[in-house]
Amino acid sequence: MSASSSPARGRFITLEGGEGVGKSTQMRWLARRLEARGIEVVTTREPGGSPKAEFIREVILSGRAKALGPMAEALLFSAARIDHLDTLIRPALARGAWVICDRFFDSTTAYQGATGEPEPAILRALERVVVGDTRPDLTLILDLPPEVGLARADARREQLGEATDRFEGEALAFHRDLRDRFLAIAKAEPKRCVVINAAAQIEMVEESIWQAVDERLLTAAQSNMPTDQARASS
Ligand code: Z5A
Repeated sequence: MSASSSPARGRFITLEGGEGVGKSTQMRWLARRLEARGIEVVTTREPGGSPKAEFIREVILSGRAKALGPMAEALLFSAARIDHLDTLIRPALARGAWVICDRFFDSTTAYQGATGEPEPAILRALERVVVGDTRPDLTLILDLPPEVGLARADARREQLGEATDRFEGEALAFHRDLRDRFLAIAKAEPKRCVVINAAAQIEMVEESIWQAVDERLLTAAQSNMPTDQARASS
């Protein structure tokens, strides 16, 4: 295919936040709304998203990697992300699909940052090496008091008969610190991040997310299109 006939790169959206903020639910709903506009959407998650990365996910979330220490755990998240980016995210974006990912690098910054190790400079270096220029076009940070999120996650776990994972068992102070870390990321990168009030009714959360995607990505894409094409797609 010649360079001039290559499809435009798709858009990369990430959903971030603490436990039980509603990321998985909202990812499905957002995908449906974008698909209704004729956009090819790939939904995925981290850790995981590709067969090899899902294998690493199982090792981390079962708690088996905790004994290796925080540095090794951070490297495992990175190893999973390398495979996920190479085999799923980059190929999808290159063919013009939109990718929505439930957690991405900001979760490393927040969670591994909250454990205090590795130090922030090492986390930033990992981000540069692993993510490179495949940075999200839009990051939706779903914000919720951790007490509410943990209660939601508990209720869902009870319903599905699932066990508590590696991070859900951490103390409330850890989850409060996490919330502050996600809000600090949003403050530091306002062009990429939008904070969504995840304490609102589920349909209101969906609307806030749609408004952010519409303003930041759909309207922006149309204003870059030749006028006839923009009219036809609206
Ligand atoms: N981790 C890390 O440390 N470093 C990294 O680099 C990465 C991850 C990538 C992955 O867990 C863990 O890995 C995670 C961080 C760490 N920590 N933990 N634990 P996971 O993927 O298994 O789980 P999660 O990402 O934390 O998501 P979650 O707990 O499954 O929640 P969620 O996807 O945000 O929420 P949900 O499933 O959509 O909703 C939860 C329940 O609440 C469900 O019953 C909904 O129906 C309900 N809900 C949702 N929204 C609402 C509203 N608005 N009102 C009322 N009820 C609602």
